[in-house]
Amino acid sequence: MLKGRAKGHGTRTATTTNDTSLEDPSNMKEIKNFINGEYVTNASGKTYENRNPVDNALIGMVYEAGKPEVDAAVAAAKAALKGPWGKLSVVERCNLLDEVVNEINRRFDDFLQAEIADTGKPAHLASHIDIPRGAANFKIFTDTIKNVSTESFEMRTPDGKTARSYGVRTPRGVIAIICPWNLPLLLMTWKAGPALACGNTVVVKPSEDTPRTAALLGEVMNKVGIPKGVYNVVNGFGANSAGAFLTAHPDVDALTFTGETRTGEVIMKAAANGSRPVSLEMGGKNAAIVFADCDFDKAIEGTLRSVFLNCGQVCLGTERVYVERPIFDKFVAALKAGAEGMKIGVPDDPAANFGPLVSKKHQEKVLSYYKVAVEEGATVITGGGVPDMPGELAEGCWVQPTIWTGLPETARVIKEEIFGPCCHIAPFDAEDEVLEKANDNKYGLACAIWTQDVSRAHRVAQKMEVGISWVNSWFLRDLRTPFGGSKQSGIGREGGVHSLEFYTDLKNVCIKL
Ligand code: NAD
Ligand code: 6OD
Repeated sequence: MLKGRAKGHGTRTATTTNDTSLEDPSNMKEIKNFINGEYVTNASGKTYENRNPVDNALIGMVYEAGKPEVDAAVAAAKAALKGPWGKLSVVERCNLLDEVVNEINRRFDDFLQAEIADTGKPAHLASHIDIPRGAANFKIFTDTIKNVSTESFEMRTPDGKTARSYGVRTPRGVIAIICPWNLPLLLMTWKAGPALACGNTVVVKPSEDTPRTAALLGEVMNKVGIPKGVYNVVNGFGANSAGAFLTAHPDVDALTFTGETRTGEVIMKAAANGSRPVSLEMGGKNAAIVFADCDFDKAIEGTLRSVFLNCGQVCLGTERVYVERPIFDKFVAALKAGAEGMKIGVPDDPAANFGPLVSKKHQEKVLSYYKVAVEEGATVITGGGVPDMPGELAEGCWVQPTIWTGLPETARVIKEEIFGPCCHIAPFDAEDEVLEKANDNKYGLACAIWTQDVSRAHRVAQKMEVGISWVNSWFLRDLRTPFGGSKQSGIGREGGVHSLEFYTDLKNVCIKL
């Protein structure tokens, strides 16, 4: 148990409170739902534990939203569409949302500490990626919606007169946002940002493992004057809990999800009731392809990032590396040296670049794959277990950065998503051969290609069956570009104008002149 952290847990009676101040977000011992501008508990009295992955200490209790709370959140979101929010002009709405950005930045450290408490990730990682992107996700879409026009056409009518048609974008209504735990604020605002910029209202269901930043954002919404009911948060799990109640709710007009493919399939079925639009960002088993003509040092540096950033918990991360045979041994040795040079440590250790996994459950899953790899006959180049951690940190969710070679393409650790800090490296001899291997997977999210041959870069990037191909880079994001997965990695694209396609209803008005 960490000093100063919550000790108690159990059940409570339902209450509503106007106290919206979460004084110390990293040390918040009770994490409530945020409904209609207020922090509320629940009618059932059910709570669940919030643990810090660094040492698995109990740091808070979360009030699980049951059906009554989900109903209240959706009702608040529906009512807010007809209130002051629905009457704002686009520019007024965007100005308010730009204030959300300013307030997140003003409370940057609160968001940082909240994210770190939930995820255990290095502070410099969260302060360079999670929190700035969490804020930027509002700004990019207020800029987009203010600047994108709709089409307009004139036509000759049979009586010799004319008619003009033009497009109008209107909000879809109440949007359900279901989020994962790996980049909690970033991936939530990636959907809440465009949804709100387009004039919708939202009900967010954060991951059960990472509820803090979504809760804290409620304070920001109240502070800047976002009307009540526009932004709501319900906490809980999937089946028979807040996730399922929310996705089944008939007053939810569209559903947007990030998480595992099998969960996405369940959500897609829920969306079929009422024929509601759905956007799914799902799992991946991403390949890196390293040609012998690459800039070797840059390929190593980039692959170390794509395999190990965020302890391998990035959906775009590399778990399969294919290296052209002339540089295979040199590449394996350099990646091993890089992996062994990673500094495992607690979030506020400025030298640490490798934190724990998010939970004990996820640690068990990743370690089970480490075992499977050995059973399947892998050569363990480095890692494969749990690092020795001192004192109370030994209870945390740590695993070693891990590299394997020597497995056939049919091996489970080459086919299945692990979502941990690990990769298999295999040699290849020809472009066609590596394309076939890299594409031989049910997922199709992203890839990284390392080569200095421009023609080959274009050729291979376009033949990869993925939503995003990076050449000589990885996770380099221009937020105006389409983001999403092919095959079983996703349905739909978000980002820039593509988000407007999902978060608005595009109507045509035709006027006979
Ligand atoms: P998950 O699918 O287990 O959970 C995601 C969310 O869905 C959670 O909030 C969970 O409570 C909820 N949920 C679960 N069952 C549900 C149900 N029946 N109805 C409604 N909601 C339900 O995923 P996770 O473990 O949180 O995240 C890791 C996964 O997310 C990985 O597969 C990763 O690749 C994927 N991911 C994809 C992207 C992307 O952009 N494609 C981004 C990040 C993570
Ligand atoms: O950068 C993004 O917009 C995005 N959605 C990243 C997803 C990362 C997955 O873990």
